[in-house]
Amino acid sequence: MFTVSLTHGGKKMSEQQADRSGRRGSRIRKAAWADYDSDGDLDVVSMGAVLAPDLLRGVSTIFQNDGDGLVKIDVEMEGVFAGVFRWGDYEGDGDVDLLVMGRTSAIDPEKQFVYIYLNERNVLSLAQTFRGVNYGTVLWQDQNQDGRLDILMLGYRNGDFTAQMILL
Ligand SMILES: [Ca+2]
Ligand SMILES: [Ca+2]
Ligand SMILES: [Ca+2]
Repeated sequence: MFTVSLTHGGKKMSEQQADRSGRRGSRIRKAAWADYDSDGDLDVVSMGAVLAPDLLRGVSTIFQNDGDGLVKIDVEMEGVFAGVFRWGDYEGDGDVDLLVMGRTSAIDPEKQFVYIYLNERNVLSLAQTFRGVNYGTVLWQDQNQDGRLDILMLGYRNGDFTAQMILL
């Protein structure tokens, strides 16, 4: 079971269980906050894995902050684990978009993918998919300084350390 707590000014505002299904083995470990719906409060995306039923399965979830608490919202997101989330304004329209890198297979470590979810009026939809790296990280970075964010990946692929820039 995973608990999301929202604290403001040192005071706990809300606390919610992220996985109410009762499945054992839920191991959600990572979260990234951002005001993805531009209403002034922070929302959160979380990533982890559940045992389903004999294999770890990645789960990615967004919780929208409605002012009173966090509400799980339905987004068609790839379930990943052992990876990272990064919010960034991908196309420069003022709202944050979501960059995700993670594993989709508990068995095959090479099944690592990078996903860009575009935020259009608070609805996230998958825009692009790339092959990712193992044991690494992914960052938004305007590498060619054209005012648009690009992607930098650092990590391992087939056992070799690799740094890959994807210009968007
Ligand atoms: Ca918000
Ligand atoms: Ca945007
Ligand atoms: Ca750029």
